[in-house]
Amino acid sequence: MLETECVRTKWNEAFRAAVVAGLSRQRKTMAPCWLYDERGSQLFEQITRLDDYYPTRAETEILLRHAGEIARFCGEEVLLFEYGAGAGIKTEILIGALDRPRLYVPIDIAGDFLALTAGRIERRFPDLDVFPVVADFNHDFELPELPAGRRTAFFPGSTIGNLNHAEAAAFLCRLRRHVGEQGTAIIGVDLKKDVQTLLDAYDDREGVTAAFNLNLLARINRELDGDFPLDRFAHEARWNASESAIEMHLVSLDERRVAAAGEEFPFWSGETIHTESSRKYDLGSFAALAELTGWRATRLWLDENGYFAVFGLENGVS
Ligand code: AVJ
Repeated sequence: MLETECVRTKWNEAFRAAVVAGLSRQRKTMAPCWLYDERGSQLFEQITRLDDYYPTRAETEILLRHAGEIARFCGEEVLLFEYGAGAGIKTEILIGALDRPRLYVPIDIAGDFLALTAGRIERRFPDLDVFPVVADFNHDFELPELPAGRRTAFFPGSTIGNLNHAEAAAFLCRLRRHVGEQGTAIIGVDLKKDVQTLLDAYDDREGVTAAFNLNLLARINRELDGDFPLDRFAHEARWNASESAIEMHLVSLDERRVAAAGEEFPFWSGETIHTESSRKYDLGSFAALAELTGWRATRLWLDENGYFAVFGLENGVS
Protein backbone atom coordinates (compact mmCIF):
# COMPACT_ATOMS: atom_id res chain seq x y z
CA MET A 1 0.00 0.00 0.00
CA LEU A 2 1.22 3.50 -0.75
CA GLU A 3 2.13 5.45 2.31
CA THR A 4 -0.51 8.11 1.71
CA GLU A 5 -3.16 5.46 1.13
CA CYS A 6 -2.16 3.79 4.33
CA VAL A 7 -2.47 7.02 6.28
CA ARG A 8 -5.86 7.61 4.69
CA THR A 9 -7.11 4.14 5.62
CA LYS A 10 -6.02 4.64 9.20
CA TRP A 11 -7.62 8.06 9.21
CA ASN A 12 -10.97 6.64 8.00
CA GLU A 13 -10.78 4.01 10.71
CA ALA A 14 -10.02 6.68 13.28
CA PHE A 15 -13.06 8.68 12.11
CA ARG A 16 -15.30 5.63 12.41
CA ALA A 17 -14.00 4.91 15.91
CA ALA A 18 -14.42 8.56 16.94
CA VAL A 19 -18.02 8.65 15.68
CA VAL A 20 -18.99 5.41 17.41
CA ALA A 21 -17.33 6.44 20.68
CA GLY A 22 -18.52 10.06 20.56
CA LEU A 23 -22.17 9.25 19.77
CA SER A 24 -22.32 6.44 22.35
CA ARG A 25 -21.50 8.74 25.22
CA GLN A 26 -24.10 10.03 27.60
CA ARG A 27 -23.22 13.53 26.42
CA LYS A 28 -22.54 13.17 22.72
CA THR A 29 -19.27 14.80 21.67
CA MET A 30 -16.93 14.88 18.69
CA ALA A 31 -13.44 16.40 18.71
CA PRO A 32 -13.23 19.55 16.54
CA CYS A 33 -10.56 18.05 14.28
CA TRP A 34 -13.30 16.05 12.50
CA LEU A 35 -14.88 19.27 11.20
CA TYR A 36 -12.00 19.67 8.74
CA ASP A 37 -12.52 17.35 5.81
CA GLU A 38 -12.07 18.96 2.40
CA ARG A 39 -15.49 20.61 2.47
CA GLY A 40 -15.07 21.63 6.11
CA SER A 41 -11.70 23.24 5.40
CA GLN A 42 -13.25 25.22 2.53
CA LEU A 43 -16.05 26.39 4.78
CA PHE A 44 -13.60 27.38 7.52
CA GLU A 45 -11.66 29.39 4.93
CA GLN A 46 -14.95 31.22 4.14
CA ILE A 47 -15.57 31.80 7.86
CA THR A 48 -12.25 33.63 8.18
CA ARG A 49 -13.49 36.17 5.63
CA LEU A 50 -16.90 36.86 7.26
CA ASP A 51 -17.77 40.25 8.75
CA ASP A 52 -19.05 38.55 11.90
CA TYR A 53 -15.88 36.45 12.40
CA TYR A 54 -13.39 38.98 13.80
CA PRO A 55 -10.44 36.78 14.97
CA THR A 56 -8.66 36.35 11.64
CA ARG A 57 -9.00 40.03 10.77
CA ALA A 58 -7.85 41.15 14.23
CA GLU A 59 -4.82 38.85 14.30
CA THR A 60 -3.78 39.76 10.75
CA GLU A 61 -4.04 43.44 11.69
CA ILE A 62 -1.73 42.83 14.68
CA LEU A 63 0.84 40.89 12.64
CA LEU A 64 0.89 43.52 9.90
CA ARG A 65 1.16 46.45 12.26
CA HIS A 66 3.81 44.94 14.54
CA ALA A 67 5.68 42.67 12.13
CA GLY A 68 9.00 44.47 12.65
CA GLU A 69 8.81 44.32 16.43
CA ILE A 70 7.71 40.71 16.44
CA ALA A 71 10.55 39.79 14.09
CA ARG A 72 13.12 41.55 16.29
CA PHE A 73 11.72 39.70 19.30
CA CYS A 74 12.32 36.37 17.49
CA GLY A 75 15.88 37.31 16.50
CA GLU A 76 18.07 36.77 13.42
CA GLU A 77 18.51 33.60 11.41
CA VAL A 78 15.86 31.74 13.38
CA LEU A 79 14.38 28.33 12.75
CA LEU A 80 10.63 28.92 12.57
CA PHE A 81 8.27 26.12 13.64
CA GLU A 82 4.60 26.41 12.82
CA TYR A 83 2.09 24.12 14.53
CA GLY A 84 -0.83 23.31 12.26
CA ALA A 85 0.57 24.58 9.01
CA GLY A 86 -1.66 26.54 6.75
CA ALA A 87 -2.33 29.88 8.36
CA GLY A 88 -1.35 31.14 4.91
CA ILE A 89 -1.17 34.89 4.91
CA LYS A 90 -0.16 35.10 8.59
CA THR A 91 2.84 32.84 8.05
CA GLU A 92 3.87 34.90 5.06
CA ILE A 93 3.67 38.14 7.05
CA LEU A 94 5.91 36.72 9.79
CA ILE A 95 8.46 35.10 7.46
CA GLY A 96 8.54 38.23 5.33
CA ALA A 97 9.45 40.32 8.39
CA LEU A 98 12.07 37.95 9.88
CA ASP A 99 15.75 38.78 9.45
CA ARG A 100 17.27 36.03 7.25
CA PRO A 101 15.28 33.11 8.67
CA ARG A 102 17.20 29.84 8.28
CA LEU A 103 14.51 27.23 8.13
CA TYR A 104 10.73 26.94 8.15
CA VAL A 105 9.33 23.79 9.77
CA PRO A 106 5.56 23.43 9.28
CA ILE A 107 4.06 20.66 11.43
CA ASP A 108 0.69 19.14 10.59
CA ILE A 109 -1.09 15.81 10.72
CA ALA A 110 -2.54 16.23 7.20
CA GLY A 111 0.37 15.32 4.92
CA ASP A 112 -1.19 16.46 1.64
CA PHE A 113 -2.13 19.83 3.08
CA LEU A 114 1.36 20.16 4.54
CA ALA A 115 2.94 19.52 1.14
CA LEU A 116 0.79 22.29 -0.37
CA THR A 117 1.84 24.76 2.33
CA ALA A 118 5.51 23.81 2.01
CA GLY A 119 5.38 24.29 -1.77
CA ARG A 120 3.67 27.65 -1.49
CA ILE A 121 6.21 28.96 1.04
CA GLU A 122 9.14 27.66 -1.03
CA ARG A 123 7.88 29.51 -4.09
CA ARG A 124 7.17 32.67 -2.14
CA PHE A 125 10.54 32.64 -0.30
CA PRO A 126 13.02 30.90 -2.64
CA ASP A 127 15.99 31.45 -0.27
CA LEU A 128 14.30 29.81 2.70
CA ASP A 129 14.73 26.10 3.43
CA VAL A 130 11.50 24.31 4.24
CA PHE A 131 11.35 21.09 6.23
CA PRO A 132 7.77 19.80 6.68
CA VAL A 133 7.08 17.40 9.56
CA VAL A 134 4.00 15.15 9.59
CA ALA A 135 2.94 14.85 13.23
CA ASP A 136 -0.05 15.31 15.51
CA PHE A 137 1.11 18.29 17.52
CA ASN A 138 -1.41 17.50 20.27
CA HIS A 139 0.68 14.50 21.27
CA ASP A 140 4.33 14.19 22.14
CA PHE A 141 6.58 13.74 19.16
CA GLU A 142 10.28 14.16 18.52
CA LEU A 143 11.58 16.64 16.00
CA PRO A 144 14.12 15.43 13.45
CA GLU A 145 17.70 16.59 13.78
CA LEU A 146 17.83 20.22 12.60
CA PRO A 147 20.53 22.84 12.07
CA ALA A 148 21.68 24.89 15.03
CA GLY A 149 20.15 28.28 15.65
CA ARG A 150 17.64 30.11 17.75
CA ARG A 151 14.13 28.70 17.46
CA THR A 152 10.69 30.30 17.35
CA ALA A 153 7.39 28.47 17.64
CA PHE A 154 4.47 30.13 15.84
CA PHE A 155 0.93 29.12 16.83
CA PRO A 156 -1.55 31.62 15.37
CA GLY A 157 -5.32 31.56 14.93
CA SER A 158 -6.22 31.00 18.57
CA THR A 159 -6.10 27.30 17.81
CA ILE A 160 -4.92 26.97 21.41
CA GLY A 161 -8.53 27.86 22.32
CA ASN A 162 -9.63 24.38 21.23
CA LEU A 163 -7.58 22.86 24.04
CA ASN A 164 -8.73 22.61 27.66
CA HIS A 165 -6.52 23.80 30.48
CA ALA A 166 -4.54 20.56 30.87
CA GLU A 167 -4.10 20.10 27.12
CA ALA A 168 -3.04 23.71 26.62
CA ALA A 169 -0.51 23.38 29.45
CA ALA A 170 0.88 20.17 27.96
CA PHE A 171 1.06 21.82 24.55
CA LEU A 172 2.96 24.85 25.86
CA CYS A 173 5.42 22.52 27.66
CA ARG A 174 5.98 20.66 24.39
CA LEU A 175 6.65 23.94 22.55
CA ARG A 176 9.18 24.91 25.18
CA ARG A 177 11.01 21.60 24.75
CA HIS A 178 10.98 22.02 20.97
CA VAL A 179 12.47 25.50 20.96
CA GLY A 180 14.91 24.85 23.81
CA GLU A 181 17.05 27.45 25.57
CA GLN A 182 16.88 30.94 24.06
CA GLY A 183 13.71 29.83 22.30
CA THR A 184 10.66 32.01 21.81
CA ALA A 185 7.02 31.52 20.91
CA ILE A 186 4.48 33.72 19.15
CA ILE A 187 0.97 32.64 20.17
CA GLY A 188 -2.36 34.05 18.94
CA VAL A 189 -5.02 34.10 21.64
CA ASP A 190 -8.64 35.18 21.33
CA LEU A 191 -9.84 37.24 24.28
CA LYS A 192 -12.99 37.36 26.38
CA LYS A 193 -15.36 40.09 25.28
CA ASP A 194 -19.06 40.85 25.32
CA VAL A 195 -21.00 37.65 24.79
CA GLN A 196 -23.07 38.89 21.84
CA THR A 197 -19.95 39.65 19.78
CA LEU A 198 -18.74 36.12 20.51
CA LEU A 199 -22.08 34.51 19.67
CA ASP A 200 -22.30 36.45 16.39
CA ALA A 201 -18.80 35.27 15.42
CA TYR A 202 -19.83 31.63 15.90
CA ASP A 203 -23.37 31.94 14.47
CA ASP A 204 -22.89 34.34 11.61
CA ARG A 205 -25.70 36.00 9.65
CA GLU A 206 -24.67 34.30 6.43
CA GLY A 207 -25.00 30.84 7.92
CA VAL A 208 -21.50 29.72 6.98
CA THR A 209 -20.64 28.58 10.51
CA ALA A 210 -23.91 26.62 10.61
CA ALA A 211 -22.95 24.93 7.32
CA PHE A 212 -19.46 24.24 8.70
CA ASN A 213 -20.87 22.55 11.80
CA LEU A 214 -23.60 20.63 9.91
CA ASN A 215 -21.01 19.38 7.44
CA LEU A 216 -19.88 17.00 10.18
CA LEU A 217 -23.21 15.17 9.85
CA ALA A 218 -22.99 15.27 6.06
CA ARG A 219 -19.52 13.77 6.38
CA ILE A 220 -20.81 10.97 8.61
CA ASN A 221 -23.57 10.32 6.05
CA ARG A 222 -21.03 10.26 3.19
CA GLU A 223 -18.21 8.32 4.76
CA LEU A 224 -19.94 6.08 7.28
CA ASP A 225 -23.22 5.39 5.56
CA GLY A 226 -25.16 7.55 8.02
CA ASP A 227 -28.75 8.73 7.71
CA PHE A 228 -28.71 12.02 9.60
CA PRO A 229 -31.55 14.19 8.21
CA LEU A 230 -29.61 17.44 7.81
CA ASP A 231 -32.73 19.62 7.96
CA ARG A 232 -33.70 18.15 11.34
CA PHE A 233 -30.48 19.14 13.09
CA ALA A 234 -29.61 22.75 13.90
CA HIS A 235 -26.37 24.58 14.55
CA GLU A 236 -26.14 26.29 17.93
CA ALA A 237 -23.43 28.50 19.45
CA ARG A 238 -23.48 28.75 23.26
CA TRP A 239 -21.42 30.67 25.78
CA ASN A 240 -20.23 28.43 28.62
CA ALA A 241 -19.31 30.96 31.29
CA SER A 242 -17.69 28.52 33.72
CA GLU A 243 -15.38 27.19 30.98
CA SER A 244 -14.99 30.65 29.43
CA ALA A 245 -15.68 29.01 26.07
CA ILE A 246 -17.91 29.34 23.07
CA GLU A 247 -19.32 25.91 22.31
CA MET A 248 -20.72 24.68 19.02
CA HIS A 249 -23.47 22.09 19.19
CA LEU A 250 -25.64 20.22 16.71
CA VAL A 251 -29.16 20.02 18.12
CA SER A 252 -31.60 17.27 17.19
CA LEU A 253 -34.99 18.88 16.55
CA ASP A 254 -36.84 15.59 17.14
CA GLU A 255 -36.66 12.37 19.04
CA ARG A 256 -35.19 9.87 16.58
CA ARG A 257 -32.76 7.06 15.96
CA VAL A 258 -29.93 7.70 13.54
CA ALA A 259 -27.87 5.03 11.80
CA ALA A 260 -24.14 5.50 11.21
CA ALA A 261 -21.10 3.24 10.97
CA GLY A 262 -23.38 0.19 11.12
CA GLU A 263 -24.85 1.20 14.50
CA GLU A 264 -27.90 3.08 15.76
CA PHE A 265 -27.83 6.12 18.00
CA PRO A 266 -30.92 7.42 19.80
CA PHE A 267 -31.51 11.16 20.22
CA TRP A 268 -34.09 12.88 22.35
CA SER A 269 -35.65 16.07 21.05
CA GLY A 270 -33.24 18.88 21.95
CA GLU A 271 -30.28 16.58 22.57
CA THR A 272 -27.00 17.87 21.16
CA ILE A 273 -23.66 16.72 19.85
CA HIS A 274 -20.98 19.02 21.24
CA THR A 275 -18.58 19.60 18.33
CA GLU A 276 -16.17 22.32 19.51
CA SER A 277 -15.13 24.47 22.44
CA SER A 278 -13.29 27.66 21.67
CA ARG A 279 -11.87 29.05 24.90
CA LYS A 280 -11.49 32.77 25.41
CA TYR A 281 -8.76 34.04 27.70
CA ASP A 282 -8.12 37.28 29.45
CA LEU A 283 -4.62 38.69 29.33
CA GLY A 284 -3.83 37.64 32.88
CA SER A 285 -5.17 34.12 32.59
CA PHE A 286 -3.15 33.37 29.47
CA ALA A 287 0.04 34.89 30.90
CA ALA A 288 -0.51 32.77 34.04
CA LEU A 289 -0.89 29.61 31.94
CA ALA A 290 2.29 30.44 30.05
CA GLU A 291 4.25 31.07 33.24
CA LEU A 292 2.90 27.87 34.77
CA THR A 293 4.50 25.95 31.91
CA GLY A 294 7.89 27.61 32.30
CA TRP A 295 7.55 30.45 29.81
CA ARG A 296 7.99 34.14 30.51
CA ALA A 297 5.24 36.17 28.87
CA THR A 298 7.34 39.20 28.03
CA ARG A 299 5.58 40.76 25.04
CA LEU A 300 2.00 41.43 24.08
CA TRP A 301 0.49 42.93 20.94
CA LEU A 302 -3.22 43.80 20.60
CA ASP A 303 -5.57 44.88 17.82
CA GLU A 304 -7.33 48.23 17.89
CA ASN A 305 -10.50 46.81 19.51
CA GLY A 306 -8.63 44.76 22.10
CA TYR A 307 -10.37 41.64 20.78
CA PHE A 308 -7.31 39.50 20.13
CA ALA A 309 -3.82 39.13 21.59
CA VAL A 310 -0.52 37.99 20.15
CA PHE A 311 1.83 36.97 22.97
CA GLY A 312 5.60 36.85 22.73
CA LEU A 313 6.92 34.17 25.10
CA GLU A 314 10.51 33.48 26.09
CA ASN A 315 11.79 30.23 27.47
CA GLY A 316 12.20 30.83 31.19
CA VAL A 317 15.27 28.59 31.38
CA SER A 318 18.31 30.77 30.83
C1 AVJ B 1 -9.70 27.36 14.09
C2 AVJ B 1 -10.26 26.70 16.29
C3 AVJ B 1 -9.45 28.89 15.88
O1 AVJ B 1 -12.30 28.45 17.39
O2 AVJ B 1 -12.50 30.26 16.24
C4 AVJ B 1 -14.43 29.03 13.72
C5 AVJ B 1 -12.63 27.36 14.57
N1 AVJ B 1 -15.14 27.30 14.72
N2 AVJ B 1 -15.76 29.08 13.74
C6 AVJ B 1 -12.21 29.07 16.33
C7 AVJ B 1 -14.03 27.90 14.34
C8 AVJ B 1 -16.18 28.04 14.35
C9 AVJ B 1 -11.66 28.37 15.09
N3 AVJ B 1 -10.30 27.82 15.34
